[in-house]
Amino acid sequence: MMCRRTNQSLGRCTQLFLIKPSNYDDDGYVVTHFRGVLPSNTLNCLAALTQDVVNKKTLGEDVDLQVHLFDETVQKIPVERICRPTRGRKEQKIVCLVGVQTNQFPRATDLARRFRSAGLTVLIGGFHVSGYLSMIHEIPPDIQSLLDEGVTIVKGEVEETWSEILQDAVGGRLKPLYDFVDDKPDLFTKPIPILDTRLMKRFVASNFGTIDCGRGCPFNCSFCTIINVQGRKMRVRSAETIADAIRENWRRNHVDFYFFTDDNFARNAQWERIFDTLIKLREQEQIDVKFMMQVDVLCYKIKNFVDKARRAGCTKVFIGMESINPESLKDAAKTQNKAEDYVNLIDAWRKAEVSTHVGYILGFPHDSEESLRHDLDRLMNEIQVQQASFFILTPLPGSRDHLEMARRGDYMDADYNKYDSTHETMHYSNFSEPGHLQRFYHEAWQTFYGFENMKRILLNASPRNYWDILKSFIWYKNAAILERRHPMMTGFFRRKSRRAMRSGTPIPGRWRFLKMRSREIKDYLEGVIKLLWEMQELWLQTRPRSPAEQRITQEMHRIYASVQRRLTVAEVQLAYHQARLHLPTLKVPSKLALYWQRWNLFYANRRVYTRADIDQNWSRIVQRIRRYKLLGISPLRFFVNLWLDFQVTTMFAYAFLTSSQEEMSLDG
Ligand code: B12
Ligand code: SF4
Repeated sequence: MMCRRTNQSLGRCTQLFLIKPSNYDDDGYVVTHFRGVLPSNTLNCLAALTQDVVNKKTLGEDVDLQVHLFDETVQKIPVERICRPTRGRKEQKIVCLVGVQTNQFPRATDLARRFRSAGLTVLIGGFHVSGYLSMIHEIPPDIQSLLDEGVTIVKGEVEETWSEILQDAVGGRLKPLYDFVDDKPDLFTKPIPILDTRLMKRFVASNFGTIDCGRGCPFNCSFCTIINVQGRKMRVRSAETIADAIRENWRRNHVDFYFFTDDNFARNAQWERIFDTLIKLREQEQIDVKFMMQVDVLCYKIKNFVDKARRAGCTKVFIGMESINPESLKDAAKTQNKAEDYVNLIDAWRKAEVSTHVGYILGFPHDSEESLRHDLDRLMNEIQVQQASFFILTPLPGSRDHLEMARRGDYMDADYNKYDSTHETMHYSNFSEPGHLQRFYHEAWQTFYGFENMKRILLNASPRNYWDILKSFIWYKNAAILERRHPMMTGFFRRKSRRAMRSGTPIPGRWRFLKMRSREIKDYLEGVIKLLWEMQELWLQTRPRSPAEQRITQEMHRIYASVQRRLTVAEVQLAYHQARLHLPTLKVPSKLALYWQRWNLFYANRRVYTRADIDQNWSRIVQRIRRYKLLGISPLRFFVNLWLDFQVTTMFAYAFLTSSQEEMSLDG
């Protein structure tokens, strides 16, 4: 929570709560995680705009504004505390529910009602209300009922009007509806999103910043809401303002990684100036920042774009590929995407050692289970993308698809909580049975993040982004497979509050809740252990090898081929030592050195290429325990296996934490 006291000497106190609401899971619990992955840029934007108002004192000298930031995706909102009147002091409380997407609208509505019932001033803004009202000009019943209850709705961007809205709120003269969609702000020198260091501690990486360097997109995809809210004419921030903010964040909070949230950075008219400025920061000022960004499929054709992106510190690009089926691309009016370009596109980024992550939508009218399976196979084996995010086609309010479906009276699910692109929300031509597309959706995640595909990706990855990809695999598998939620909406370790339930859902009894949570946590922890073992195995099989190690691997392959059977760890080690003995460039180690190598924690697993034998030994031991044949377990085997596992696990943890390649080389 950020709390900034601006003018403590005077009595008129205004508490401003900027709250990013989460959504509900299918059982009605609020989705909150112990640690998040991606912070909200909208919250950072409004924090910066508020700071600007505070600095310029536009609310008047007598207003003491205290600002509190909350992100419900990573923390519980202290609703009762916010609603409680402060004793002995007359103060005004303003609650802004910010960046409310369609899937978060039911949660935002529940929060708004609770705050209104305590007499607080409440405003809601973000893509749901902005998108819906910019396409359908009639106010729908759910928004109308909020207006009737005294909630103010803000449609559009507020860079030029935030101060005016706050003045109205403080003066008690808020209008029911503010509409700025046709009055899009110029962003060139507007305040850059700021990070709240206390809030950032709730995220896995607290060195992570977000900046929207520009807004809007010139294309015209039918499922897209962005063009109807932020427009098709790009508006951009100046490269110098961005550089100043990066310098300041680096100096004060050591922020060294950014997500440039522009929907299409390649169409930002300032891209080259921004890259040049970043190159200067990195090469002349030794400010070593890196970033990821979203781009379109044609970006690799822009002269210098890929090359300068790499030099500017780009490590990952998120590409709006959406489909490789030309018919589906036509369905979505995404005519700029040509499936023939995809191989060249991925290749161009691979050569620049920037990892690629594509967005892929399932459920277009021409998609069938068979065609999607075929597309998935091409995505993995022919185009060879390094990461993929799957989305179920969703008629988001604010998109042309939604408008046309509403006009035709087509079926659309009435529950906005499901509009998170992981649920079926409409009829899908070739997936007529309810749940069919959803099942395939989960299958797509399982297939893409299957062991063999991840292994192939890592074996082909450059050492520059090996760990970035491996860490993303851990995040993605944890979210999509263990939690069965979209990774972009998921953090690590789900938290649940018994009372923070969707309105209308009965609150479970304490005992029932405790039983359910214990079971869930046990299953989750089991899943995490399996996941970490899988990732360890993946690392053992794919970690970058030194030239000496590569030679030995070749030698071992030769031995494999000649003996025609799987070798045990002991045999592999023997082969390795034999190979060492016969390689003239390597020194033959003394007996003492060999003994040391065997028991040295940081050396031993350099000779292990798989966990298979360790796991096989564990499973034998477990079988014996299950059959009560404890005497059949050799204590020596047990402890040797335990030691080997400990060594391998420690090395993996060490390599993970330092994310360094060098120490993994064998003998140089
Ligand atoms: C970056 C981004 C993300 C990031 C970070 C989220 C974030 N908000 O920063 C990540 C990757 C996590 C993400 C995830 C998802 N996202 Co997203 N995301 C974006 C993106 C590209 C940029 C967001 C941004 O920074 N915009 C700039 C800010 C400043 O604009 P803004 O949010 O509209 O806020 C301005 C105004 O609306 C207004 N405002 C907003 N709130 C309030 C409140 C008050 C009181 C006032 C006065 C004003 C006000 O002031 C702001 C400044 O002008 C947008 C598209 C876009 N161009 O905005 C999609 C977008 C918001 N995401 C979208 C979706 C669907 C998702 C996911 C559900 C996808 C998924 N299945 O995983 C998840 C949900 C995650 C979550 N828990 O929120 C949709 C939402 C559409 C909708 N109607 O629901 C969008 C619009 C993209 C799209 N496909 O159409 N997203
Ligand atoms: S390219 Fe992306 S941002 Fe642009 S219109 Fe299409 S979906 Fe929207």
